[in-house]
Amino acid sequence: MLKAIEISKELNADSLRKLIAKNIDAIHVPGFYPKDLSATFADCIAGHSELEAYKVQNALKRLGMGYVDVGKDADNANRYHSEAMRSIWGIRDMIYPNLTPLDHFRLLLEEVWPAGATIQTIDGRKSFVGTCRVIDPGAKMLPHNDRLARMLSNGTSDLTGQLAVNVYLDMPPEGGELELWLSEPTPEQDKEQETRDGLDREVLGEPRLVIRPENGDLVLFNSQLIHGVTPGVGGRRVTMSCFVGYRGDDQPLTYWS
Ligand SMILES: O=C(O)CCC(=O)C(=O)O
Ligand SMILES: [Fe+2]
Repeated sequence: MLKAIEISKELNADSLRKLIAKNIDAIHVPGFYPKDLSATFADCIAGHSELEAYKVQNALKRLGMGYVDVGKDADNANRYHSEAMRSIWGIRDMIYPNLTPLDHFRLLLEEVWPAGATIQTIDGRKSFVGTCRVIDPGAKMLPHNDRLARMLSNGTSDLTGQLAVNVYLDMPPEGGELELWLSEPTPEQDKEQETRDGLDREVLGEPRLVIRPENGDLVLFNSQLIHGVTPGVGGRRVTMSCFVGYRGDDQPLTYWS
């Protein structure tokens, strides 16, 4: 029999450990960021002159280059790291003197995790953190999983767990749900994602858990498990996100985008 779905409403060391160990399925903190600031920040993001389309699907736009866009290319990696701090500061500036929800999250993570939390380095260089995504109505994110090692040129990392963190700033009136299959891809499916932007739903069947966050909510889930986003209806979908890396209960957590 399948284990019953369990979601924690609290972000603390215990819920983080349980999420990494797959004893719970998500952490969902309603009202993490104020609704009025969420709306203001979403407008800043959607109106930003540097908002860029993703390479593969241009109905998905983002601020800040994610490591997923590096694609094992040395020039791209160089661009990613050399822009990292400027991008973090540029995004922070949009809502200053308020904190971005991800800056707030980073502080909380450092405080609740016994060994603290810090920016992920790759080849000794600091990573970008805090991708802001705008998804147009009708566009979706195909089922996929996120695993840093797959994106590194040598194919390995010291991480033994990876979480996805999203703050929902502007949800469409309908759709735009987060779908969680709660299962790992097969090695073949994992490999497939090096060249495609997702997996076939037909093969996967229905997701086991569907979450529809409200504006201002924080959601964490296990990024190594298959997940996707349904098309939004009647409005844009704006989020701010990062990943969290785990390498043991007594080790610092790391974050990057
Ligand atoms: O926007 C979402 O709800 C999830 C996006 C996603 O795929 C991720 O954070 O890894
Ligand atoms: Fe993802």
